[in-house]
Amino acid sequence: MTDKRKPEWAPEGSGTEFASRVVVGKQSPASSISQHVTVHQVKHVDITSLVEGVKSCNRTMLSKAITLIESNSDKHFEKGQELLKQLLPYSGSSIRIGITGVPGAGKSTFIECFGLWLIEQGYRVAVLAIDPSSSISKGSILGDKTRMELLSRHADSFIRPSPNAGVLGGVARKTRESILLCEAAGYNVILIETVGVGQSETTVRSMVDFFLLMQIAGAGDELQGIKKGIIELADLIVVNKADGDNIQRAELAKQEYNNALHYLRHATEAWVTKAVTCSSVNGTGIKEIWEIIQNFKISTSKSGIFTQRRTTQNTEWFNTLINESVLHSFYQQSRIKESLPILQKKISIGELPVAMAVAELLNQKT
Ligand SMILES: Nc1nc2c(ncn2[C@@H]2O[C@H](COP(=O)(O)OP(=O)(O)OP(=O)(O)O)[C@@H](O)[C@H]2O)c(=O)[nH]1
Ligand SMILES: [Mg+2]
Repeated sequence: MTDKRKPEWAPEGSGTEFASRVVVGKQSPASSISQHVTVHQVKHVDITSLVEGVKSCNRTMLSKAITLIESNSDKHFEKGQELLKQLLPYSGSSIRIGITGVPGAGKSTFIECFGLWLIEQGYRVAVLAIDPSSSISKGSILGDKTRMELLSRHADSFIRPSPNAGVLGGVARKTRESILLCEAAGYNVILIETVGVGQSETTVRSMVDFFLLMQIAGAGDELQGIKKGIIELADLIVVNKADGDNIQRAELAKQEYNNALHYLRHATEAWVTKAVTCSSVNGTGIKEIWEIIQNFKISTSKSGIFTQRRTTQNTEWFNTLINESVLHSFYQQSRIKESLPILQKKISIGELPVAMAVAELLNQKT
């Protein structure tokens, strides 16, 4: 079912280092990792046993709990929120790391290598994904089972595909809540992979402590393909695939990024973003990347920026949800539903000024 293909921008004659994958349709997960990708049904929900199950780090229960909060049904919403409320006191003690980069940069391969290394050091690793395209491909992280095979089999890991909620906002809410559940289950490193296609980077940045931008050398002018705005979101740039005869090009790219970073705004106050190289196939640079993340946590915790960012993120999420709910209930009102098309017609034929139409609509509401 997996179709290997190269991204459009891959240089002519390049090898598999640029390969990316498209997963067609829905697949039943391979038996060896089925516990990680099976989306459990939540027909009869018993909150108490779910809470206990998550707290005792039962992965099946964690998976069920995530399915419950991902559910779009009103009936599940209340139960999901109750579950979250009870687990909230057990959440928070992790480092949340966002990983972005163009398709084929090696994010999943990196997560496999980095995750396994972290587990060796005694950490427990959860991997979540935000994939804006997953509503089309029906959960493309399923294709990542080949990239994260060893990690997904490990008892100290938990891998969850992107929720198929369609719109990014919905996916984001569910991912935020999944982070909390994973933390309550004792995962202390949370990795969130997102494909670098624009909007999703900003969304992931708004829910993580540390943001890692994965790049590769040799895709033309290093700084051309990537927007300045995305670099300014990053706490670290990792030039991946620094192995074989690609080492020199990767080093060069690293230097170019480091030069450019002098002129750009850094994502986190009092933290200097820099570029490093790594190889996700032979593990070079992995340990150094973790050391950088550790230093980040130590220095931002000391200065209070770590906690401050989480508080700000929570407040912004709160505000976003309020705005969404208010808008939703506004448009749900039958009087609004009725008069909207009439007013729309009036403004389109020039019968009514736009601002007056808005005023009329709002007056109707009160
Ligand atoms: N030589 C080399 N190849 C790598 C490295 N990391 C990844 N690759 C290869 O690059 C290709 C893409 O890797 P993935 O990990 O699937 O990339 P990705 O960024 O997760 O891609 P999407 O999920 O499609 O966005 C695969 O063929 C990997 O084997 C590396 O460090 N060195
Ligand atoms: Mg991937």
